[in-house]
Amino acid sequence: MEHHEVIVIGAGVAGLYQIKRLADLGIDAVVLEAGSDLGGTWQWNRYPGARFDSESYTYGYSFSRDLLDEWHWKERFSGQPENLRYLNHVADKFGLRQDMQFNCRVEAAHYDEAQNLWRLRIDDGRIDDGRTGEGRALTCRFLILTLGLLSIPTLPRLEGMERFKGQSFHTFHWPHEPVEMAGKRVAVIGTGATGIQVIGEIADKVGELTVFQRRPNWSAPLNNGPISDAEMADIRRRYDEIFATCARTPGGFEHEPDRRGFHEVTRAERLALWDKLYDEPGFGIWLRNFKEIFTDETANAEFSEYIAERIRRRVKDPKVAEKLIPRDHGFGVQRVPLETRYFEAYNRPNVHLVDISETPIVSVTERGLRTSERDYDFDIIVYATGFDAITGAFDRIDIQGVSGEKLSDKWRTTISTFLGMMIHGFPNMLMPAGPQSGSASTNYPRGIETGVNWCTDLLEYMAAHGYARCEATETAEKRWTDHVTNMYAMMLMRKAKSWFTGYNSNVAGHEQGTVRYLVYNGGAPKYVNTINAVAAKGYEGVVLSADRGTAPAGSQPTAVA
Ligand code: NA7
Repeated sequence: MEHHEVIVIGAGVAGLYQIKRLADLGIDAVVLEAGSDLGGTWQWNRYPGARFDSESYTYGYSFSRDLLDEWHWKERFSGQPENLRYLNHVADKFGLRQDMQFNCRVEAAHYDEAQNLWRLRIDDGRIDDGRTGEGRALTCRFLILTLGLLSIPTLPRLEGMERFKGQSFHTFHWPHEPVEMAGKRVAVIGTGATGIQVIGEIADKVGELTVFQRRPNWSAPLNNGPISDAEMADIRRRYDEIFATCARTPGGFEHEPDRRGFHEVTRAERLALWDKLYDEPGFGIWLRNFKEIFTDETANAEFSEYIAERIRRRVKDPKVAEKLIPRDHGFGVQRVPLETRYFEAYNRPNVHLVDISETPIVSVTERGLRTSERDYDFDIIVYATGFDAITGAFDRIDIQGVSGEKLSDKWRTTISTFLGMMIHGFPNMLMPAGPQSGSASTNYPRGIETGVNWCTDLLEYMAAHGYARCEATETAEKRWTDHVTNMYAMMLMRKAKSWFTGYNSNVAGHEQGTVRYLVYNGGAPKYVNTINAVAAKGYEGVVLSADRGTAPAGSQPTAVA
């Protein structure tokens, strides 16, 4: 049976860096990827308008000076094709493909206590051709899950979806071949970060565009632009400084919060800041703002009204403008989508907004969509309806720990982790960017590098001390989960129905709006300090043991370097 010291699941941004670290240490490791190629988010999401909302040069990996020096980001917020080229360049440069197996969907991962091994069953695409009939089995000592936090797309549960005779797809499954949109009647369902990117991009390229909006989202201009050779040279000179700034800001960006108290400055001063931020690129409007925006209802309401006024200024039809202004939550308590020409799209005669909170979609017909009011005919229906976020990819694998405990059972009502990277009862299983880690609420790759480094350091530490088994204690897990939970209490975010709080109307059990404590809100510096302190104390809260178990017949496990 194929055995590896480490199996990494998922060849996205996190999986790539994880396998690089393991390969550098000479550890026998492999990445299993369900898709046909690497890239994760940037492999799948090929919809028009898909791009970073992080500055490109803060999104790229920081681990290699050589890589930083040779890569030229062409746009401040780079688009999907370029991002995928970048990840392929990284894989090729560091020879990472040789340790990757594609079309390998892991169906099950069971911990074998007696042998201190993980036993994996994968559907490697060979089930149907009669060669194996049962997929493939592998074993490993350590299992590292880099599954992606937004990698399980969810579709509405609408009657008749299979009946539609035109083209329809979730944005995550946007076809690889070009989709002919000129002159076509296109529907977009969903106005989250994805829908807002798609709508802004295709409004002037399609025949008719009808947007089906259930709840509007607060969004603000991306203000993208090209990066010239001279600017890129300057960025390269400043990379150390840039990453140092990212490391000390809560969001892991170059954006530092305004340290003045919201109520300590005059309204004129607040307006001056907001006018400036609205015209600046990226998340500044969210992250360079006053901190009270996130915690104080009055501050949040005043700022939300400022943004509402901006929307009114940009959308010509006042009725449409009012529909685009969120009423059920304030600015910034959900993930803020950044937009390019989004609001102006609604000024075009070929773009129509349907408020499905008033006239819900009742079914999909052969020709299009039926709302409670009327039928609409379409050539293409785009579902920009989001993801079974953060825990969805974990739930799709039958993960069983000590004594056959199922992770999906453990996480059924609420989730619990240690540092977002380990789970009590699931020894030798690591999640560099897991639920409740510092990644989801911060600039993702910065969080990924932190998590991958911590997990890899743990493996090195174990090898150096002759340990073969690690497991977070129940007490440590409870302490961390309580900490994560308590932080929500301070945040207005807890009141919003979004993927940050585990809401998804398309997933049974997640549609009620009961808060699930999925992301760590303490900010990147605090997170890094905490996990570093744990490591410095010999991995306090983690039981380490030398029990190697018995090796499986026919395999020759290699020790960690
Ligand atoms: P989001 O942010 O979860 O947005 C999904 C959108 O789809 C949102 O507007 C939803 O409305 C809408 N939606 C979902 N299900 C339905 C149904 N059944 N009917 C109508 N409308 C629906 O996902 P995104 O892909 O946009 O963004 C995810 C993250 O990816 C983003 O934050 C970035 O980090 C990258 P609702 O608000 O639930 O009423």
